[in-house]
This record gives sequence, C-alpha cells and structure tokens, in this order.
Amino acid sequence: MAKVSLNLVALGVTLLLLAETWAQRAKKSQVDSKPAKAGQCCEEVRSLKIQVANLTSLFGELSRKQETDLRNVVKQIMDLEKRNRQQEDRVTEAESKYSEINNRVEIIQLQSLQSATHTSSDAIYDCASLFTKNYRISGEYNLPKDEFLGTPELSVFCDMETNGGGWTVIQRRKVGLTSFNRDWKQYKTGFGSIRGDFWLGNDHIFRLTRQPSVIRIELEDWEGETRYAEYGYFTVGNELNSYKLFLANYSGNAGDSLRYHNNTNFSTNNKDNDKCLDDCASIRKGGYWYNCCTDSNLNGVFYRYGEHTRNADGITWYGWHGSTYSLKRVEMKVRPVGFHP
Ligand SMILES: [Ca+2]
Repeated sequence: MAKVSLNLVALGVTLLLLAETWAQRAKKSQVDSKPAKAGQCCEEVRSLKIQVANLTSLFGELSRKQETDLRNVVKQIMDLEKRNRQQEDRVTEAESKYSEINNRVEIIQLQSLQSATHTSSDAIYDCASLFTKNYRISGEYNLPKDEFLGTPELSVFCDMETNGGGWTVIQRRKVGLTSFNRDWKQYKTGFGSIRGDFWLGNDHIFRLTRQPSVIRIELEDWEGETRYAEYGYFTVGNELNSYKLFLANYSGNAGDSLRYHNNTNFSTNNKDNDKCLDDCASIRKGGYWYNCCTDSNLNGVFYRYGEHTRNADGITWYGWHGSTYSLKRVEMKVRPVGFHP
C-alpha cells in the first residue's frame, strides 16, 4: 500500500516539474512573440496554474492518506506485539504448571516403586535403608547403583547415631579449606570430600527427598556450643524447577532460620534465581535457596576464630547468632519421614 502511494507521489512530483517547465517555456514564448498570441498564452498559463493547484491538492491528499496508513500499520504492529506477549505469558504459565505436575507424578511413581521394591528386594536407597539392614556405625557408605530406581552409585556419609540415626548427610562445614562459592554445575553434581566439607549435589538431594523427608541441621559456634533445627517436611524440586525448596514443621533450639527460604529456587554465582534485585549468591558467596537475600547462609564463607564476627557473607544462622557471626561447624542431614529407629 505504501509503495503504491509512493509511486503516486513520484508521479505527482514529475507532473509538477513538467508543468513548471511548460509554464516557463510558455512565458518565454510569450516574451518572444508578443503581443499577437497574448490571449492564447494567458489561457495556457491559467490552465497550467489550475493543473498545478490540482496536483498540489492531490499531493497533499496523498501525504495525508499515507500518514494515516502508516499510523494504522504501527498500531497493528503494536497490537500484534501485545498479543504475542500475552501468548508467551500463557505458554510460560502452562510450562511451569506442566513441570510441577510432572514433578508430582515422578514423586508418586517413585513412592509406589519404592514401596514395591522395599517389600520385594529391599533396595538400598539411602542411609535409612542401610540402618534397617543393621548397619549401625556412622561413616562412609557406598550406595549401589539401582537401575530400577534410577539411582547411580553414590558415596554418602551416614549418621547412624544422632536422634535415632539413619541420616544421610547432604552438607558439612568443619575444615574450612573447601570453597563453597561454586557454579550451578558443581552444586548440581556435588563437590568436596565426603569425610570433610562437602555438598552432596542438588540432583542427589532431589532424588533422596522424593520420598517424604525430614531435614536436621546441626550447628556449632566458636565457643563450642551446639544447636539444631529440624523440619518435619523437606523436599527440593528437580533441576527444571531450579531445585526449589519446600519445608515445614520446624522444631529445635536454633531458631527457624530456613523458613524465610521456603518456596525459593536455588541460586549460584552464575545463576541468579533469587527474589531480589541484588545477586544474592554473588554477594553471599555461596549456592543456596536465596530469597532477598538470607536468614541463614549455610554455604557462605568459612571464617576462622577471630575473623568470624566481621563479615555478612559467612556461615550464618540469624536465629541464633545473627547476620555477622560465622559458625564453626554445620551439618545438614535427611531421612525419610516414615523412618523408625
Ligand atoms: Ca537477583
């Protein structure tokens, strides 16, 4: 449409130029052959003037039409963009609902698989299953690969003593030589040494907590005092759901400092999934379920005695020692809700 209008405009301009040339020639011939053809010449000039006026008005009309066309096209494009955005929003919403449902289906499938295997073949799935097979000494164990359950071989540390035992340790801080300021991939697969400081890996934590689980967090300060926090319900989503944390039912004497992180995605220094304008993982120097940003930061920087009260990026549990006291020792461990020692 715009192209046709442009052609018309070009035609109009050409006609205008032609008319101008013609008028000049007519004027010249008027000068050359006065005054015999004066009447005829004036007639020609008048008719040319009319034509020029007509063309000018046509030209004006065309420009106005073109402007309206352009406005309409812009409006249409804006409408389309708006509709596109709405469509995108709907797709995102549908996708997140789908992955949530998928996650739940996986949990249900695994739970039914487990109840089937535990009665038939007694699969070793975690430290709780080892405990029920009469392994009662705390230490390092190798969980065998189980294709039926879809679990790889995994080296774990089992706490078989605390509060009835059967705990699979998912995190420990005590030596202080392993950096916890790591990227998404390292937090996904795990890092560190199973007898020292380590993060078991988000994929493994996801797998372990597909059965309804309890988490127990044990803390020790530089004065040698200990506290704990337990949550009667603890689970994390899969990677597609950014290992989102769900927990409930606090008990203990350390304070409820993980509740603030409930319903948040996992973030690392290269993946900002927190609920904050800031990049919490970079500021607090760890991978964690950052909200905006923390009420606890168990994967923060390990500060030694003397340096442990100076920084806000340490291993903190606000409910006990506040935001600038970095703890000396931490252990996070899980076991199934249905476990009975
Ligand atoms: Ca952020």
